[in-house]
Amino acid sequence: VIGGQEVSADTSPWVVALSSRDRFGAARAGQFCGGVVVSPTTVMTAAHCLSPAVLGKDVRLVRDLRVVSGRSDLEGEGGQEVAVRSSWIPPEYDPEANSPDMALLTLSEALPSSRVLPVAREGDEAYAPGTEAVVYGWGDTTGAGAYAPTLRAARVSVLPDEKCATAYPGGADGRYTPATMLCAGDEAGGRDACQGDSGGPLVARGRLIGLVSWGSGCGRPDGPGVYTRVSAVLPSVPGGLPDAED
Ligand code: 4AZ
Repeated sequence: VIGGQEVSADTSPWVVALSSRDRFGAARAGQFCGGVVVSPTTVMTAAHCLSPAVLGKDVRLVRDLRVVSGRSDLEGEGGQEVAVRSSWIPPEYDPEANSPDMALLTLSEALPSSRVLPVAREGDEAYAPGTEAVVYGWGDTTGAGAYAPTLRAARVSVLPDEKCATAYPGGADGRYTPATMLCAGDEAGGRDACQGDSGGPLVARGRLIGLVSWGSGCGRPDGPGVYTRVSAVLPSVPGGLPDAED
């Protein structure tokens, strides 16, 4: 996270770190992506976090995957570290287009229901451009590989789709697809998600509206952050999300 500040696991208990012993170039404690608790046994993250390019070609990966919850300092104690029983990505996920960039991890044991963040299901107009949001993660804080030892968060705004459509018409930086993506950042630059934050939550009015997905660089005024539009991808989940009480 660029331009953010340290936050505690107590005030944002639904943020989790995805960690793997095998993760090459691991930042801290094998952390390579973020995620968010959407039911006691379900973590939502970005599909591209589970891709061979991110996890390495070794498919042992999902077996070694750990979800670290309730802990801000990844080298510290406290919270829970749980294994992943299974994963699901939308059948229409296209790694080339990063769309729809969402995955669900079913945990091998339940987390406390106090960790669950409600997911936005309202229409997009409820999160119109200008809506204040917060992005969370342990990722790069400078754009030069300075991964955060503790959880950080930055305030960003939901930006008009045209902002990302203009910045990302296609080509090397990819194409912005408003149906499954959400544009957010800081018009002036300086506050943004960055490498290592992928899969982590974008929260507005106490609800999950996005997952860190991609962008051009970090914190650049001409390179807004692209997030997975969670409310648009959720309907493709077979049977929907498990209830918070599960
Ligand atoms: C990444 O590489 C990444 N500035 C995530 C988010 C952004 C850029 C890169 C958005 O995971």
